[in-house]
Amino acid sequence: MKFNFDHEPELASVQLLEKDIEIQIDKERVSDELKKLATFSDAELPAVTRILYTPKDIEARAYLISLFEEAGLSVRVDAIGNIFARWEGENPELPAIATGSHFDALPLAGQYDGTVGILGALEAIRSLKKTGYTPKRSIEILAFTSEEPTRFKLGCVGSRMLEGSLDPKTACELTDDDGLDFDTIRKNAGFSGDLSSVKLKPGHYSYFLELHTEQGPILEEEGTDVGIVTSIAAPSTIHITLEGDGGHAGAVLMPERNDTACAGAEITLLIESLTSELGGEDTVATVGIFNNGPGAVNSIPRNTFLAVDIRDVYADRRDAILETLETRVAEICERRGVRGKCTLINKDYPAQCSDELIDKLEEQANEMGITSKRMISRAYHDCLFMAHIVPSAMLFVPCYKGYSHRPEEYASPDQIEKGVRVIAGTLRDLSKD
Ligand code: HGY
Ligand code: MN
Ligand code: MN
Repeated sequence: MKFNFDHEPELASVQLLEKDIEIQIDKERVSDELKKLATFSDAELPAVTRILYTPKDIEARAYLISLFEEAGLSVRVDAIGNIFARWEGENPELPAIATGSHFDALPLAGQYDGTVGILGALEAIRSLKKTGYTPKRSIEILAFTSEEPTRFKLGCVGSRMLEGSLDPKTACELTDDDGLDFDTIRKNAGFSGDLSSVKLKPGHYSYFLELHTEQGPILEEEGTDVGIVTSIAAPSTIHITLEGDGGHAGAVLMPERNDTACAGAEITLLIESLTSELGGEDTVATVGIFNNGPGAVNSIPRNTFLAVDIRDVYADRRDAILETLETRVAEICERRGVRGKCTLINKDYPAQCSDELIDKLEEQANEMGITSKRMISRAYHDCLFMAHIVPSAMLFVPCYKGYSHRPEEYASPDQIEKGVRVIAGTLRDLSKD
């Protein structure tokens, strides 16, 4: 950066001061806060289970809000529990910069998925405040409600409603395993307000940044400090219900059976083989839920439920698998005398991150001497939906052996510190005018 000192030296020195003040991240504080947040859980540490609208979820919200308020941010919570913590800029009428992630955790997950993006954003703001910096454009942390599909079978309910692809009526049709609907449960958890107020107005934000663990092994294996996400793979979820006649495990001979567990097993292996036949390296498929009923060792399974997650960075390749799957499931059911039904729950499209933000993150990392690489995200995130309404990008920090959605998930304070520092520098850069 070149300064012409023969005029307005005080202006030049202020600019020099702002841009070049060292951003100090308190990595121990972030680490302590992550550990504390992990205690609001229905599982024994190091595992974390924090399901939407449960008492532990509510306790975690209160903890996050206390941290935001302690940092001098103004907090609002919307009708479904998305939390917004705002650092008001000098020009509050300008569209703010948003940054954040989610804090729910699927059963027996880890302590870093999502939470690094919220507590990292908070630390980024605190570190900028410490330098005496004042943003022109407000900066707002988002703690999204319900990124995981655990309770209502659909991922990213909070960000989908913010961007409007999930409308209130459809949201109210979501039910949990007990058959309770979304609206009843959110109200029982203390969230009221008109659901139509959740959707953000166009242009509400100017940028969105999400810090997240990579949930893959590449950065750690290559020894790269941060990953700059170029695109986010898109998920799809299919529910397959299988009905048979069941019967006595001793009395019904094998040729007379229409055992739904066997049909489900054949379908599971079919899903695995279709992924390699029709997909590519980035095509992944998982039968994450496989439930049989009635659930007695000497009673032939007569109903089986499969929840299937199929995703790819190329939507058309994924969609070809979905179409073939439906046809082949019908054939298997026909041959086995099972009554089967495939229901598509969601089929989302990949998101491209903003080139402008990708360049800014890369520039920021370089200036800080932090190594980076551009990469795709195979996991989905709230950024997948925020990218529909605002230029968005993600920054990954490495995690131990790429582990995630398991208790061994881990990112070190040093790894997190580098990611937070890049986010802080980028937020400062984006908010200065
Ligand atoms: O499944 C995902 O990609 C995200 O972690 N919910
Ligand atoms: Mn997750
Ligand atoms: Mn996540």
